[in-house]
Amino acid sequence: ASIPEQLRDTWRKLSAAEFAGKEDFQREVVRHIETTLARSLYNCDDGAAYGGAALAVRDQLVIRWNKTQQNQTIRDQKRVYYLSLEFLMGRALDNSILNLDVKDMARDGMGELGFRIEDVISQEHDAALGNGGLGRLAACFLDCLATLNYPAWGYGLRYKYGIFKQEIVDGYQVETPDYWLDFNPWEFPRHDVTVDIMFYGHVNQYTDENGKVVKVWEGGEIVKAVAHDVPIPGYKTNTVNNLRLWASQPASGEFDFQKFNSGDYEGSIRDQQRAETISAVLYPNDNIDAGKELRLKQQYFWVAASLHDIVRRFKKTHRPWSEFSDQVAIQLNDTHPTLAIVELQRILVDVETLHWDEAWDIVTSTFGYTNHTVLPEALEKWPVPLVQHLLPRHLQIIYEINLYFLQQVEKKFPKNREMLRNLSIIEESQPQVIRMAFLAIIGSHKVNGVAELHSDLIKSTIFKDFVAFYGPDKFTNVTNGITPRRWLHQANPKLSDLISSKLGGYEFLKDLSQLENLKKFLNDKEFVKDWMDIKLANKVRLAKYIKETNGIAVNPHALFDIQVKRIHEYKRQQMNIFGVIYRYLQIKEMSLEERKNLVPRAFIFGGKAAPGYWMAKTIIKLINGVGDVVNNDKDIGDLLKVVFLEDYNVSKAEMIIPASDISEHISTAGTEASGTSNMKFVLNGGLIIGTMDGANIEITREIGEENIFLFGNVAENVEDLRHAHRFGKVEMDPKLKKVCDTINSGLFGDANIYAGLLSSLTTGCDYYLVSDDFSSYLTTQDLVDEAFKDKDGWAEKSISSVALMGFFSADRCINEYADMIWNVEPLPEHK
Ligand code: IMP
Ligand code: B1N
Repeated sequence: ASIPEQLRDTWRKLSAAEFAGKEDFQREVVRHIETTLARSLYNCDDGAAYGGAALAVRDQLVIRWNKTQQNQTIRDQKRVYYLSLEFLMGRALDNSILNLDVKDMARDGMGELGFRIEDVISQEHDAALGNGGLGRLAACFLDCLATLNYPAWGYGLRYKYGIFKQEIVDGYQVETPDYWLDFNPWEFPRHDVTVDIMFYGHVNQYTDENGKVVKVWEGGEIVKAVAHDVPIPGYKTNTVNNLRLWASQPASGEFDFQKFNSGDYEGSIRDQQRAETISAVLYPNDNIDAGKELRLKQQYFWVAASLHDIVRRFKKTHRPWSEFSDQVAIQLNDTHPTLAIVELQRILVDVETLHWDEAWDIVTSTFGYTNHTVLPEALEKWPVPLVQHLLPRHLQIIYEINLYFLQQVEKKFPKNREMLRNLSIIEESQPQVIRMAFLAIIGSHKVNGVAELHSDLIKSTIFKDFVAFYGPDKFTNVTNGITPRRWLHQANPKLSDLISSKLGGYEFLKDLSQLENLKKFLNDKEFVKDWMDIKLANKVRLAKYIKETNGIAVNPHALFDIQVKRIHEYKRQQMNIFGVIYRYLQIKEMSLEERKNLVPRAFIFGGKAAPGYWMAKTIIKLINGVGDVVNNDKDIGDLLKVVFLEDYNVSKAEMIIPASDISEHISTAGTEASGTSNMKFVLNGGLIIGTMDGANIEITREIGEENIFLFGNVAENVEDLRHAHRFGKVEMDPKLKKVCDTINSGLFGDANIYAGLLSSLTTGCDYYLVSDDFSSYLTTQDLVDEAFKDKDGWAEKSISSVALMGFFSADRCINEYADMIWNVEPLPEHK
């Protein structure tokens, strides 16, 4: 549907143009407020100002977005498609302003219209379509793909409700729905881009005119997928990529007229709502697989719509199928999109009538699979009867994939029944289940972990037999990264400005290794003072926020000790709060004289628990219970504060992270695949207390052991320690015993509330090894106190760490994926 050649000049003369300066920008803001929003200078509050500013900035993005998409189409290079059930984007206005490099114009322009830009920006509701690290990683990757000009698309689901909003009531987490679509100027519904998706039905066999048996999946229920596109700007580039999110709607014709005509209007509406249910809500589990049928429906719905779109785009070029994987790379963000492998095989064999083997070659050279966890409770396994019912043809294809695969296994390891059992996609349980990770490995050409330790662990544990079968080359590592644009420049503008003043501009934001040059200024007294003053200002800002939201007065000069992340036993927030209790007991026993030597500390927590995860919810309650006692103990004063910040999310992270002196990354060794907030904290000049886990190990390698506080057992010992616990061979650490006794005394509320948490340490065999690491954790916290007293020494650690963080830019990470896994090149930037 393009405009005829002879009319295009007229068209082009009228094309929308980007604004040239502040006045243009202001004119567009006012025009949008007055016309698009139908408000006026008599009723323009911060919300309306946000709307006007967002729409004006959006226009700029859209112009570049259209050009980028045209450029991609014309150049027709290989594209990369990132399939993720979660994109934890956060706010878009601030990020767009910075990426378009129009910060001053926006600040001054809005100022003259009567608005502080910070107030305007903070009106925006976070786009919270994710749980935690996995979803935020996907968002960072989109930023980098655009910044580096890769022709890339994200594909996800447009949930009507993102991650729930957390409220703390009487110390307990209470969840309320996050309806975020009231006003969302960042999405473009594409009612012309839709795909019909089928569920249920049955498989029929026909013999075609050549005598070939064809299998057809038919007779199912149809739901319509509608594309919603979100522009993704890169930093200081014209590239604006696309994130396509699918929403479910009843398919046209599926609205039940029979029910309608027989007077059952409500019944027909119910059917309609059933279709909309598919994309209604994000599952609020992080690192836990709940195994719900609706979740499987979400996965297939999203994967089928995305593949249809990708295949349609490929077919427009009339290339032979043999070129598919030269044009298309698809990355699976964990196993959630694994059905894409089966769906592509189905399209190629059933619809496009390719031979099985030819199709399978195309499939396996197209996909890459990233594993993000080794936790058994997070590994997806779908019951065969459920898949049989929902996706009968896909189950057949899975069986066939497995059959051919196991034939290869038999060839390589003849008569080895154990190997066959270990490698089979089907686990012989009651009922049988499909191991999605195995399917993902078999259907991909590369499998990667997200930090060195994690990538080694998957090779030696959960995927060990696959390494024996394929050899080690199929498995690789791409250590996670973060985007320095959002996590330094946007979250900590003062620090970014200071760095830029020393390095001669903001180039470091595109080439983070340049931070190394900061080392030259370690002895520049003024620079060091500025550096620490910025940290203090960020702490003052957080203290003010805490006062406003929690009513707790935190001294900004106290050591800010922060642990913000999803609440999970393996992340061990319980160990942190046990440590706080021990510290409290110690202080209580000290004389006033002894107390004078203490470093005042504020322990700040934040994070959501999955709504059905009782232990995690108990940990939240304990943190608040301890806070109530400690914060109201006049005898303790500033020496100790405990704060739980409600509803931790991306925009709050942007305020919290720059304010840390130390942050805690204290998972049981071998359980945290990577962690990415560890990188964010260090990049903002905070130090880390942590275990030898995930990316902590590589952070140590980069910044040096002298700049990080490591403690605890290493992953190698975890199995033996667990074994010892199971056989009752571990005495509880006496300090931890004291803590448990205090909790049992009822000091922090009815001891029954915490009974489960305490018994997990004893009768529960202490699976996360809190008692094994507790003593070295406390000792190391004492070292932190000592180090903090030496202000110059601390500043030196802070600056030299930041200087050595270049490796953790997700730009590095994306280039590694592009070279090692996708084989894609950047697109020459359009004008
Ligand atoms: P798709 O790849 O068909 O989904 O198209 C994506 C975008 O690429 C469209 O929205 C257009 O902006 C652009 N595009 C598609 N086809 C053409 C073309 O033939 N010439 C230039 N741009 C195109
Ligand atoms: O992925 C992050 C890592 O930095 C974290 O260490 C890791 O825990 C996180 C099922 C997950 N792994 N698995 C999940 C999320 C949702 C879900 O439904 C699993 N999240 C991670 C980025 O690599």
